[in-house]
Parts: sequence; structure tokens; C-alpha cells
Amino acid sequence: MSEQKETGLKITMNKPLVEHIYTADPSAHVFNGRIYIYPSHDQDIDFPSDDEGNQYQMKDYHVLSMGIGDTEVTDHGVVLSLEDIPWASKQLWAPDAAFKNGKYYFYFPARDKEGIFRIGVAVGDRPEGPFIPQESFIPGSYSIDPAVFVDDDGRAYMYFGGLWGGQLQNWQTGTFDKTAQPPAGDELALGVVVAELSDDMLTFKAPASESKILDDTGRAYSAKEEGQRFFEGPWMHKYNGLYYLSYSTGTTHYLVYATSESPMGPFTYRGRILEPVLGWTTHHSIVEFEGKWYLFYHDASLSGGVDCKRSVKYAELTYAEDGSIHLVKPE
Ligand code: FUB
Repeated sequence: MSEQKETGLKITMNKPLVEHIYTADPSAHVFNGRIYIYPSHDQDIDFPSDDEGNQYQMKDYHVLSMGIGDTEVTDHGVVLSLEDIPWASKQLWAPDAAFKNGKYYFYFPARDKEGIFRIGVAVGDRPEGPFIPQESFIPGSYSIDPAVFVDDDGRAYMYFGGLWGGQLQNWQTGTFDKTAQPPAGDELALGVVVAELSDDMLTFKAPASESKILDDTGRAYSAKEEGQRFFEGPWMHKYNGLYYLSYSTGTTHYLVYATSESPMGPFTYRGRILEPVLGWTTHHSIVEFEGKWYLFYHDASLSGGVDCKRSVKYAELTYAEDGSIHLVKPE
């Protein structure tokens, strides 16, 4: 597979957006009337898979952009590399981006020099980067999969967390415990972690806290309820004034959603968004563009099912009258 930029590629729903590189974990946003996609850049290497996620050895980030109906996706090339991040040692996992104060902020998880996942931020003047990383990770950040949501009132929130290789289970006491195990059986599942961002978008305004996912009776899910409990890959969007938290259930491979009247939660489980795709992981974002809603997701079809060689795709997302999301079946 060549890493050269590709031109003339036709954008088709449920087909990889690009095929010249492997891409995953898409975070899509509309900036300046165009859809920008901030994905992980999966390496075209063979690495044994394990539950720690050592097969995901990403070293840089690209940015893609497109319009619906365009015939071409633009690959803006490398916008941030591991060697330019002073605090990071390896594994540039699922990123996101946000716009505020006339600047673009690129958020990304990586292992620090001690092997602990932290979340960093890099700043740029344009949505397509390049992005200049801060000297250190965001104080008080941990685990993986940051998703940043800027509300209508200008307040910004980061949602993050991921079990297993994402180390969420290691923070249950408030400090990193190398030996901690994820909750099991009837123990309460861990929720998504939420932090409001400071006005400069570079730090947390207050310490991050856990927000639970509840069933429709108000009961928090237990660890054994693997079809509903939070695993990784959170995303936040607002539809008709309601906050929609969506995420991956990991071991059961669903994308599901839960809603709340508050961006901080707690969130009430509502249902599935996407059935399992080819590959172990499922990860997504939801964005509105020109009056329609789109789901960006990934699968491993281009690589024939190799877990760490994934490709970003998109599909249209529709809502029922009551605000529930219609299930998307991957093609
Ligand atoms: O891409 C590495 C990890 O795989 C992400 O951080 C998870 O969400 C899963 O997609």
C-alpha cells in the first residue's frame, strides 16, 4: 500500500473514504462549510494482537476533508508526528478536534514515557493543520479516546475513556494502579469520563469525573451488561436540544447511544446505532452537514479483517419522530 496522496477517488457511502492509507477512529466536524475528518492512521505493519491493544502502533496523524457529493476526498497529509510530541512515547490513538477562539485544537491520546495513556492537545490556525503540540499532556488527563464538544453557549467538554488497553480500569482509585482489573459481573460498570475545558481549551476547568450510563428505570449498568455498558470511543452531539452520548460497547462490538438533558450526564441508554462491523473495534462520530446527519465509522474490510488495519467509511443517519436514532447496518 502506497502512502502517496491519492486523487480522483470517488466518495461512496459505506466504502472506504481513502484506500492509499489505513484510517480508523474518525472524528468528523464541519469547519468552514466542509467536513473535516480526524482519524487515527493505522500502520501497514503486522503486529500480534492482544487485549492491551499493542497492535495499534500509530506514529502520526493525517487529516481528511470532503463534501457530500464530491468526487474526491482530500488527504491533507501528516499534521502531527510522534517525534514532535515532547511527552509521548508511542501509540497515537483516536483523536478529535475543536474550534474556538479563532484556533483549531487537536486532541489525541498517547502513552507517556512511563507507558501511561494521557491526552494531549496541539494547536493550529487551520482545520487541516499543521498542529503544534503543547510541551506536556493535559494535567489530570488519562486513558484514551477524547471527544470534544463545544456547546451552543461556547462551553466545551471533553469525553474520554476506554477499558483494557485504554487503561480506564487503572484509575478507579484516582491514581494509576497498574494491577487494577476492570469491574466484572454484578459490579457497577465504569462510566464515561467528562471534563469541562478551560476557556483557552488547553486544560480542564475542574477535575474530570465519571458520568454513569443508566437504564430507563435510572439504574446504573453493571459490568456484565456488555451490550449497554460503556467500553470506549465516546462521542457527543446535540439534537433538538438533547445531549446524545454515543460509544462502543467493546466486547459486544456495538455502537450505542444514551441521552441526557445535561452535557455532564448521567445518560439514559436508548439503543444501538451500528451493528458490529468486520474487525474487533468499532468507533465513530456523528455530524450534521447541510441539513442531514452522517455517521462516520470504520471497519477492517479493506485489509480483509486485519484488526489494526482499518478504513473510515460513512453512512447517513436518520432519527425517528421521538428523537431515537435508526439503526445503521454496515454493508
Ligand atoms: O485505534 C486504537 C483504539 O482502537 C481506539 O483508541 C479505540 O477506540 C479503538 O478503536
